[in-house]
Amino acid sequence: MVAIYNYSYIAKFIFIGDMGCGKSSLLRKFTEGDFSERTNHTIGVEFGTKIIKVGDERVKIQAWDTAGQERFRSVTRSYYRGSIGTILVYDITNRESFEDLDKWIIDAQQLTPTHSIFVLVGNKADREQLREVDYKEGEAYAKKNGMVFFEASAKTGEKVDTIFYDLVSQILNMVNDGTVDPALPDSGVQCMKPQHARASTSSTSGTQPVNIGNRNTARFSVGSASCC
Ligand SMILES: Nc1nc2c(ncn2[C@@H]2O[C@H](COP(=O)(O)OP(=O)(O)OP(=O)(O)O)[C@@H](O)[C@H]2O)c(=O)[nH]1
Ligand SMILES: [Mg+2]
Repeated sequence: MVAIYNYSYIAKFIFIGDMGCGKSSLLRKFTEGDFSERTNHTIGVEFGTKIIKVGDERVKIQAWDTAGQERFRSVTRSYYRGSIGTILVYDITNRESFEDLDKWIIDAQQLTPTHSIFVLVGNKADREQLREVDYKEGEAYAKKNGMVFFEASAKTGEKVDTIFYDLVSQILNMVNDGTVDPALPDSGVQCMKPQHARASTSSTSGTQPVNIGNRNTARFSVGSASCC
């Protein structure tokens, strides 16, 4: 019997960046619409999911939120494989988190599929008075590394949804033009339409979360996207 899903694709994303830059907060804002001033450091990897509608397609996002702490690097490295979207985060009020970006990119480029899309997010944009990294510096870094760039705020929600809609738009374009084949197990995107759905709904390549808490121009219009 073929299962019927209320979404047509599953896309796997990964959040990376220094500890405290707001990865978990961005994911929580996106999936639950919530923000907390007090959070716990992520231990290993957490997981969040949400279905969004972009154009005519409903896409289930599975996002792995990794720990920024150095001691978890060997654990978090195993989650890069099979991610089609890499969300690289720094904190605009913490210069060190910006200067560490090279370190994160090197890992991600080695471990994610070659077609993985990178987005650079300068988080905590609401804290303008404490800014240590200029907008133009983030923009230039993203351009140099072929990434889309957003300054965002998990606190106010500024640009949070846009990050995901932009990534999903780019992925759908790559599926449509054949750059990515959703039938390949490590493509990072899986087609769930009845004629394509595989027996397993998992796109996690067998990895499990340690704790469960909670380079292209888009042709799909981000403005036409909406939540399901
Ligand atoms: N003002 C403000 N504070 C934020 C924002 N995003 C996160 N924070 C705060 O920054 C702190 C760290 O946020 P987390 O989301 O836990 O950071 P993280 O990147 O997941 O950290 P690790 O799990 O240790 O890697 C918390 O106190 C959050 O409330 C933001 O956009 N604006
Ligand atoms: Mg975290």
